[in-house]
Amino acid sequence: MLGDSVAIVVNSPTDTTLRIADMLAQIIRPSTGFPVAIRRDSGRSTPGVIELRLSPIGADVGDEGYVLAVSSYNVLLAARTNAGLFHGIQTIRQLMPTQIESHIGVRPTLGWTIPPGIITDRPRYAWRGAMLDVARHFFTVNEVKQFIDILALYKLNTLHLHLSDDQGWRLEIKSRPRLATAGGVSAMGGGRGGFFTQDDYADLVRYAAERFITVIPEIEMPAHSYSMIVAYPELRCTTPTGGNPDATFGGICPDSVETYRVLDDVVREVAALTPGPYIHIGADEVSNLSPDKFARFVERAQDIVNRHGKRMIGWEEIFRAKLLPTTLTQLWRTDSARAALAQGSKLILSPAPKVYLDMKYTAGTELGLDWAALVDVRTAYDWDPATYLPGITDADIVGVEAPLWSETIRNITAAEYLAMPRLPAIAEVAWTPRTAQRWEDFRTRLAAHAPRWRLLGINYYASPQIPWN
Ligand code: TNX
Repeated sequence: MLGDSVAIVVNSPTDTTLRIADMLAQIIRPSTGFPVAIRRDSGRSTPGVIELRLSPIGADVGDEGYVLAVSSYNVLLAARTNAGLFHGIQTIRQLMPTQIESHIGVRPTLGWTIPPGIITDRPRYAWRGAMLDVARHFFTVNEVKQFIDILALYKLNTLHLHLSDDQGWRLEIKSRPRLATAGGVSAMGGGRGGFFTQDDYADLVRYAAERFITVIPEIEMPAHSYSMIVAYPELRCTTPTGGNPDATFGGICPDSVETYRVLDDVVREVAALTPGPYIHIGADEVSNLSPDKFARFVERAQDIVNRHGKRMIGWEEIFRAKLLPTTLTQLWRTDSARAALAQGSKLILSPAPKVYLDMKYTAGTELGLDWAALVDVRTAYDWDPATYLPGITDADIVGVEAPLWSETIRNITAAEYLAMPRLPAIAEVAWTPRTAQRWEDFRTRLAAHAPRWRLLGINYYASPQIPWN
């Protein structure tokens, strides 16, 4: 039971650990009204406190896990890393009464209790991600931060931002200003355009990093790149490029020297702004380019990304190129990922019929698409990455990522409607060992989260598959 003298005690305080303690205090203060002091370790254990301990604990919790011990005496959260402490705090939050999420003072009937017990927890996969398409429709910095907050609640650690597509370019590039100023004004169906200044982007990267989330920027090439041609028309092919000899390739031209100059400028600036190790180059759905031209293009893009100190990621079509073993391949259609594996590339699993957050839940869902499948909550939950594809095992997979494409959504409320509650389902697929996953158990646990989302102002789809209470 937390009382009004509850404090957070931090042992071996680093700035980061103190910041995590502060984040926990900020969750507890508004609803409880308790002052929640943060104290450095006094060396002796104190009753009635929450202790955050950063230390090489005995339990095998990896780089992101934690041990949480709750007794009537105190709460002890221990981890080897600050990321582990941060994830542990999300668990403390979930164990406290729902009203802890209230922005105004409340008094739960049974008091501010946390059920006693010991939890040893660590993630199954190192890559647990979601993607937000800010290109088809633009999302503001505040909206993206709201999306990041949801990722953090469910211990996801990767935010992939789809920063460019035919309908819009969303990041300021100082050496090529027209990309944003001309390529960024449009959106799907004539909606509001917009772009992130480099300061905006840095703000998002920082906000995500404070929540132990790595940002993966994606710049789409060579198809899905009409916004680049709007900005710099000279990037368009004027003569047929192979594949279909009658057709001119509609994306940025792989035969033009200027294409690689622009890409070099873009990748240099994106790399300098991005602390994470990856840059995603898209490369999906290319038609009217011969397989050979496409392969050469991807290899040159891979060189550029590497030259600027980053590792490349591409959608699974990149298997046609000669890939470096450091390159990651993102599976979405399932038919070509094995060819990438054969080259030593590891996989991010985003199979559309399971984890595409832009698929409709049912035929009647007003938002979303249905080309891959209808994906209700159970479909998103009830699958195993390690057995999803014959011949692909856990050792081939870095993890799971759920993309949210934005053809049909214009704001964060609509994005939340499609993400919730499928994103927590996929988060559990990526975090929890398969042997501990049970749909019947999950659906009841999930139901208890809806009152928290309502307090947090998070929109969701009330799927009839879940026994909401
Ligand atoms: C396919 S997934 C695409 C996207 C669309 C999405 C809509 C992928 C690599 N390409 O361009 O937005 O389907 O579901």
